[in-house]
Amino acid sequence: MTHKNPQTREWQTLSSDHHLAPFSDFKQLKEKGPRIITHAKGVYLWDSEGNQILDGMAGLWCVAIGYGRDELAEAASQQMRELPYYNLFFQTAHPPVLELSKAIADIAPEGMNHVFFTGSGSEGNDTMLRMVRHYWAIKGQPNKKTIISRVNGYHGSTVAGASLGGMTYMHEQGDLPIPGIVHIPQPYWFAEGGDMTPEAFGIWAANQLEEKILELGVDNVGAFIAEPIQGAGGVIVPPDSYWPRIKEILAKYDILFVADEVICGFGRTGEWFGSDFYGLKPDMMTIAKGLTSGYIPMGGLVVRDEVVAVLNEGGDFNHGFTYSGHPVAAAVALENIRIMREEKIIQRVHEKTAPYLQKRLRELSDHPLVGEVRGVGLLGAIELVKDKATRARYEGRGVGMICRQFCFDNGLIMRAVGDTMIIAPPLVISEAEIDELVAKARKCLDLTLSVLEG
Ligand code: PXG
Repeated sequence: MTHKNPQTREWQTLSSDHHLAPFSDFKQLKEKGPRIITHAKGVYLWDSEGNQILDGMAGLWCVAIGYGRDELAEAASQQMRELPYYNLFFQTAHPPVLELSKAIADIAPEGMNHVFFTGSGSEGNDTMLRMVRHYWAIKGQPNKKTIISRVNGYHGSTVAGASLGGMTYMHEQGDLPIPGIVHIPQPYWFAEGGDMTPEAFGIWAANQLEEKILELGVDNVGAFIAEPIQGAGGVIVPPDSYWPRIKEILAKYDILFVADEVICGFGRTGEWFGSDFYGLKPDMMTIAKGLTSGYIPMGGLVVRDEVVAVLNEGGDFNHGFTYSGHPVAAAVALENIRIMREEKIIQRVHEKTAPYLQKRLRELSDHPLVGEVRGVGLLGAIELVKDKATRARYEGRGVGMICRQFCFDNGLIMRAVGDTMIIAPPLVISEAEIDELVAKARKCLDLTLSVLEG
């Protein structure tokens, strides 16, 4: 490939000589060379070749308040000067982590007033697994160890995170899942609903939870973990019947419910949390990403008061990270939440931009390649199919990857999960920018169709 900017080649050489990138085919990336992103502002990225790209994925689902907010840089710099690091082990604390805990308690669902901080969402879920087992042990039920999760859920990439996740291609590498984690089917009607109506399929998928609890024996089950809407799995919005039925099942059996809010949290659905959107009552919520708008790594686990009351009786919880509640990350998260509140960013998503995006995206349903458009808040998915009526795919053609490449080449980041195109733009996207996103998406669908027909 020829480059306008000679530095692009130099950076790509550094990449191939020294860098191992996450979730990548190392050899292929070496040959092709990565796209080098140099700067960003608002909802736009620029690469080293000078191309301006509309970031339809908010980085990796995280840049909620958009790129280039000086206030976050200021908060980090001030905190670095004041207290760049201190740990929270050995009965110490610092102001930013305490103020952030309170700020999260203020926006979290009622009765969730404590936070355990981590460096990432994966660490949040590792923490969850250990805390759930510790909780039941304190209650004198140490056998309640098993965690039920879902096929094609995503819960991170550490050993526990990847085990909790239901991605078979991750399980294949490294002998996962670890013992004590089992998976039930996902509520993905478009791909797996067959001849059932979405409503009937939603009930069927929810009932799998009850069947699994009964099969394992409730005395052996510690928790059920789920994303309110599966993100990395392909923006899978469950049928309307799903969560109400799950709630009934959770009310019936004495197990904990963990909402993985790493993607849905901090405004993505037009509410603070996906749990608010669906009226769920989690015992724990995993958070990360939007917590700091991705400006600095931070994750955590928000814990319900009744669970904390039990943990308070259990002595030491032998778990924590060097960077748990890092003061600089905490200061950035606090400033991020302040901006979200003061600028009423989530309110604007709820009232204006989410309805507008959902309406504009659904206009793509008339495209010959599009089998379904779905979404909630500022999350969207476009299913690419050969036959709209039967939902049959273009098997083996890599349609999603073709479309994704056209998007890159035409100044739009839209991800492909198989043949599902997904978007999750920054929460500050404007209506005009949504128009641009949808126009570019349509153009790329046209280009993809022309390849398939050609
Ligand atoms: N839970 C959920 C729901 C996530 O989406 C994690 C946990 C793990 O967070 P960390 O901070 O450890 O990455 C995530 C992360 C993708 C993709 O391909 C999604 C994530 C991470 C990497 C890739 O969409 N989500």
